[in-house]
Amino acid sequence: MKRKGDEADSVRFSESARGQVARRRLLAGSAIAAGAVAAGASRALGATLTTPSWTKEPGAPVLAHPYGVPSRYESGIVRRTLPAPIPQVGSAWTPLADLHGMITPNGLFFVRDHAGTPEIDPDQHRLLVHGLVDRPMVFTVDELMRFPAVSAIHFLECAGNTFQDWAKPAVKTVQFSHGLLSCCEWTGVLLETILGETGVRPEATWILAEGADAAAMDRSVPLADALRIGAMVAFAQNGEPIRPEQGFPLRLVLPGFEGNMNIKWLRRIKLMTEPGMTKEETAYYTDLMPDGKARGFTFVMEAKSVITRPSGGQRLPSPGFYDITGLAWSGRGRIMRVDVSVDGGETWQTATLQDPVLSRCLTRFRLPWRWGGGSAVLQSRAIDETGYVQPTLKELVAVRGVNSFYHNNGIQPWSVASSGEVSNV
Ligand SMILES: Nc1nc2c(c(=O)[nH]1)N[C@H]1C(S)=C(S)[C@@H](COP(=O)(O)O)O[C@H]1N2
Ligand SMILES: [Mo]
Repeated sequence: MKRKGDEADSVRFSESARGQVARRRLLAGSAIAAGAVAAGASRALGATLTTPSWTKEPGAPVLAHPYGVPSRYESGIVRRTLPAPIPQVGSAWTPLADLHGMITPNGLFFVRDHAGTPEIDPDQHRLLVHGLVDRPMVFTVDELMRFPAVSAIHFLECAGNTFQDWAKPAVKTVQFSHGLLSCCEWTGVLLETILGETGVRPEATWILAEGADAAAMDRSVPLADALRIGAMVAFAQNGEPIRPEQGFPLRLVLPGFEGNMNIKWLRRIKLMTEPGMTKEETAYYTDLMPDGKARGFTFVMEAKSVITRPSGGQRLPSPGFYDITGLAWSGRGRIMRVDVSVDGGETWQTATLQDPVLSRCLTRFRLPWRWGGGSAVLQSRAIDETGYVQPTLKELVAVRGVNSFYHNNGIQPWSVASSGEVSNV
């Protein structure tokens, strides 16, 4: 697939990597028409191998970058943002179309800040656990890191992901339609372990979590739910300390629950008998329904999926073989199945789920496709282990009306024109 303004790269891919992939599929006896893949393979055989400058002399010193950076040829793979009146209040979207597998690299993890990213000195940071506990305690980061830790791979999705597309297709690329979504391995101490230290009074049924940023973002969570889903006070992300944008030095991770509840820069957990009814769960993060009432405390991110390649803004260089691929996830557990349609939902095929398929985690799916050159509409539909089926946007709007903003998990169609242009429809 051609990335905009990157001719050389696409030639390199089509002649070597894609040819090999195509031949391997052929050997595996896949259903792809032989003619379509043979073209790529024979071009690769006919090409001459030149000796480029980088083969003639040694490269950069081994410690050129004490902290590694991507190839400069990949400088277009970055988070992007939309113009906002206050740069500290807003989002930076993950470039989903350019990512592979299911892990989001730390530098590309989406960012959603209500009052900017604070620069916190971990030695001065404290976590207070108080309220209906037997022993209120204040922990330093070092003290927390002495507890038994756990690691788990989970997605994080902003409740507002795909908000622009409620009424009609509004954004061009999957980065802006679905990029308030990332997935990484979190490491930290289970809330259960911390509460084992402080003790919990029997009447405690809710926790209130608060951040140390200027927004002092706070949200309430039912205690039983938090324990059931494996709530964690995380200090690491994909093997290194959590990035400042993700909540350094401590963040609450609530697997499968809407992004905003995953309090960054966590500094306080209070045990209570009822929710705090904070601004963030009354004025915001509620869904205005057609009858004028608002739904509140919509914690779980329901099953959703999106095709990331081919996706809006890309162009298919020629008819032939394409590996349709994308991501599926559910806040309720594992993805059970993903269906893909190449004819606008008339017929569906079952996609291959790539291992590992984990609970409350992004799952990579793939479907081999031979594009004949005509117009096509590609879309995916996720089904999770509870049997929940991702709805079409029309089905969603029928229930939720058009005043909603959060929790748009509708099916995303991408249209392929005969020119090869892919767009949001
Ligand atoms: N303290 C604090 N926690 C916060 C926020 C914030 O602004 N302040 N933003 C929330 C929102 S709305 C989302 S979607 C996620 C985003 O997490 P990320 O920036 O690591 O992707 O963090 C949540 N936790
Ligand atoms: Mo969010």
